[in-house]
Amino acid sequence: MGVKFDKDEFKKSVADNLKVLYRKTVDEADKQQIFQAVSYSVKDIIMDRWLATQKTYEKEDVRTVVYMSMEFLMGRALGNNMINLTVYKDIKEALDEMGLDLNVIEDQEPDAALGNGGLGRLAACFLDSLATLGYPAYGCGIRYRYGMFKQQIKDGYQIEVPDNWLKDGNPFEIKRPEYSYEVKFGGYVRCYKDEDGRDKFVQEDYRSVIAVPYDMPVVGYGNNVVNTLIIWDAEPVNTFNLESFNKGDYHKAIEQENLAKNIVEVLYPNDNHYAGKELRLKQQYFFVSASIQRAIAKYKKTNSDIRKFHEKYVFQLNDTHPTVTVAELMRILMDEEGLNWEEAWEVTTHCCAYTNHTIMAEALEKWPIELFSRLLPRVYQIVEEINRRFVEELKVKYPGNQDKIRKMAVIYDGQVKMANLAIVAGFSVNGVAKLHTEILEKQELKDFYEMFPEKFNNKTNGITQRRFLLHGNPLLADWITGKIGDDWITDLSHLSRLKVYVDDEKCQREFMQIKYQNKLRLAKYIKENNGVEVDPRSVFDVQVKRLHEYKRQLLNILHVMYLYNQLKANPDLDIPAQTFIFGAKAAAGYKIAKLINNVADVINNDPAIKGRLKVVFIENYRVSNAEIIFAAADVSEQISTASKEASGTGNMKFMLNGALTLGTMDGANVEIVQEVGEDNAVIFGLTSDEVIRYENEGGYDPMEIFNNDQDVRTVLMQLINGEYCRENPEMFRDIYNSLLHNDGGRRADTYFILKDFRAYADAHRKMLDKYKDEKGWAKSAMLNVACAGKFSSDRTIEEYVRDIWKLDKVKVEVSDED
Ligand code: NTF
Repeated sequence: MGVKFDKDEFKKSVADNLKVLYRKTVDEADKQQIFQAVSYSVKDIIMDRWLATQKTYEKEDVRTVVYMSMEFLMGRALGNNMINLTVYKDIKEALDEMGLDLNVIEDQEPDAALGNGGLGRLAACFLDSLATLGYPAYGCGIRYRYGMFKQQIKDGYQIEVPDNWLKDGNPFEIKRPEYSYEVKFGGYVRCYKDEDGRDKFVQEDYRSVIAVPYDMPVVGYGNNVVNTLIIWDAEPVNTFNLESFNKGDYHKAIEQENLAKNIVEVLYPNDNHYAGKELRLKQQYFFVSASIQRAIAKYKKTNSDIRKFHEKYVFQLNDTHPTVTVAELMRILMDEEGLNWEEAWEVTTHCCAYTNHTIMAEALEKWPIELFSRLLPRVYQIVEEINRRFVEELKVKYPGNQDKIRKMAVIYDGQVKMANLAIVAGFSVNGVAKLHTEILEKQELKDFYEMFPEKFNNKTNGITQRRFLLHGNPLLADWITGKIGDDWITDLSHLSRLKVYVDDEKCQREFMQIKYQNKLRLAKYIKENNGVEVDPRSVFDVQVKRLHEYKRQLLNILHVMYLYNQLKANPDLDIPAQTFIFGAKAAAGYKIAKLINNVADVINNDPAIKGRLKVVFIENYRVSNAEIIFAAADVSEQISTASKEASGTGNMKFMLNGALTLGTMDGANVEIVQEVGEDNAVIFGLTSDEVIRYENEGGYDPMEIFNNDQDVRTVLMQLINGEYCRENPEMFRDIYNSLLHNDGGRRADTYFILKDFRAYADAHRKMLDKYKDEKGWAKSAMLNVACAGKFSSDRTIEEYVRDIWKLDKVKVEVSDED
C-alpha cells in the first residue's frame, strides 16, 4: 500500500507552484521559494488522504483521543511527510532531475520548535505513531508566534535570539477560521435563577479573545491516514469594529487586542521548571477552552446525548499544563449544556487522563488562588467545589488525619495544586518509565496511590523510528532493510532479527563503516556551523539534551577537565582519541555553557595533547540537527542523578542508532540496560534508592571527597584559579561553591556530582577499554540497535490504547493507490 507517484506530474507541480506563488521559473527561484513550492506539491499529495481520513472518522463516528499539550516539538515537516507518504526516494530523484538537491531544500525549513525538550518531542512522536497505527487522534496546542529561542554562542555565553519561524509562511498549515471560539478571562460571576428555578452562572464584564485554529497534517506511514494537529492562534474580538464602540468600550477594546496579541506570543522556554507567570495560565486556559469547545461541537454533530460524551472522547493531559481541562469541561457541561454536577462529574472523570513527566519539585504547578480566581472566576468556583467534595471524602476515609488533607487537597495554603486536581478528576495517572512510575507510587504520589491504586499505570516512553532512523540515518536504515526487510519501519520489534549478524565480521565492518560515514557527516556539520575541526576517527562521546542541573552536564565537563589533566601529566597515556560533544539550550542565566565553552577553548588549542581530546558545544541544538548527531554517536551520555530523569527519550534515539549508553540507573536507562544486557552499556553511580536515602538524611559531605581525592581537588581548584578564565578567575566561583558549601536551604552538591565522580571516571575507562576491542565494540553497537525494538513510540501508543484510550483502528481508502 502506498502512494502512486508520477514523477513528471510532480515536477510539473513544483514548477506550477513556483509560477503561481512567485511568478518564477525553477532557475529564477531562490532556495526558500523552492522549499515552499516543493512543500505545496507534497501537501497536494497529503490533501486527498487528509480529506479521506476525516470523512472516514465522521462516517464511522469513531472514538477519539485528544492529546492536550502546551508543547509539540515537531521539527521539520517536509522530509518527514515525504518519508511517511513513502515517496521520499521518488521525490529525491525527481528533484535531482530538475537539478535540485533535496538536502539543501530540506535545510530551508525552520524547525517547528513549539516545545522545550523531551515532553514536547514525545508529543510529536506520539502523533506520528497514532497516525501510523491508524488511530483517530488530535493533537491540540498553541501556535506560538515565537517558538523555542534560537541559541547563539558569543564569547562562550548563550545568547537567545527570537525564533520567527512563521516569517516565510508555514506551507503545511491550514487556517480554519470557521471553527473559531471565544475564550473569556476575568470579570465576575453572576448567579441567577432560570425559568425552572435552577441556578445559572454567567461570567460578566470579562475580556475575551477569539481562538482561531490552524490545522497541521500528521501523516501516517504508508497507510493513507492523516490526522490533525490543531494549533490555536488568538485574534482580537473586535479589531474590525472599533469604530462602533462607544467611549467606554474603547479601553476594553484595546485591552482585548493586547490580550490576543500577547497570549500566543511566545513559548515559555522552561524545561522541568515552573515559573508561575500569569500569562502562562492564560495560555493554558486559552488552548484548553478552545480545544474542548471544538471537541464538543464535533461530538454534537453526530451525537445527541452529551451525557455520553466520554464514550467518544478522551483527553490525555500532557503533564499538569493542561489540567484546567477538568474544570473547564465541568463548566461547559453544566453552564452551557445544562447537566447537573453529578452528571457532569460522571462525564469528566471518564474523559480525562493524566501523564506525570517529572518528580522535580520546582516543576510542580501551583497557582495562587488570588491569581487563579481573578483570571478564571467561574472555573475557580468549580475547582473549589471539586476540592470541597474531595476533602469531604478524605475526612470520611481518614478521620482526623489533617496530614492527608494537607498533602492531598486540591486547594491548600492559598494555592491550586494542579497535579492533585488532575489525579482527583482523572481516571488514569501514568508515569513515563518503570522506575519513574514506581517512584510516583512509593514516594511522590504515595497517598494518592493508596487511595486510588486502580488509576495508576506505567507507560514507558518511546520514539518514532520513522524520523530517528529512516529519515535521520538513511545509510543505517538501508543496511537494516537489506538484512531483515523493511517491516521494522512499522514494527520495531523486528530489529531483533539483526542479532544473527552481530558476530559476522563482514556485517560488523559494514556497520562500523556506516557509523564512520555518519561521523564524517557530523564532522562536516560541526566544521561548517561551529568552525571546529574534529577527528571522525575519535570516539564521539555525546551529551545532547536541555541544560539542567539534574542532567549533570557539569559532571561531564568536570570529567573532561580531569581527563585533560591526566593527558597533560602523562602524554603517553594509552587511550583512544576522544571528542566530547555537547548540545543544549539553557533557561536564561545558567552558567554551565560558559564553562563548557571555555574548557573547549583551552583544550582545543593546546598542541601538547596532539588532538587526542576535543570538546565541541554544538550551537542551537534542535530536532533537525539532533537527527545528524544521534546517527554519529559512539557513546550516549545519560548521567542524570538517579531518580531525577523521569524517562529520557534521547537515550532511546542513541541506542537505535548504535551508540552505547554510559549512564546511571535512572529513567528508561534501566529498561535500556535490561533489553541490551549489562555488557553492552556501562552503568555507574548511586542508585535512586541511595539518592533518595541521602536526600531524606539531609545530604552527604562533599568536603570529605574534596579532602581525600587529589584529582577531584585539582579539577575543583581549576574552577577558581583562572585556568579556564584568565581574564576573570572568579568566573566559576559559584559552581565551585555550589559543589562544596551549603547555601541557605540548598544542600552542597545537590545532585551528587562529586559523590558519583569516581564511578563516572571508572565508567569512562571501561567504555574506552570496550572501544579498543574493535570487534567487541561493533558487536555491542549492533546489539544496541537489535535490542531497541521496545523503545518505539508505536509500542507506547499501543499500550495507551489498550489500557487508557480504548480506541479502534481505522482503515482509510484512497482512490489513487497502486
Ligand atoms: C520530561 N519532563 C522528563 O524530564 C523526561 O525525562 C521525559 O523523557 C520527558 O518529560 C517525556 O516524558 C518534562 O519536561 C516536565 F515538563 F515534566 F518537566
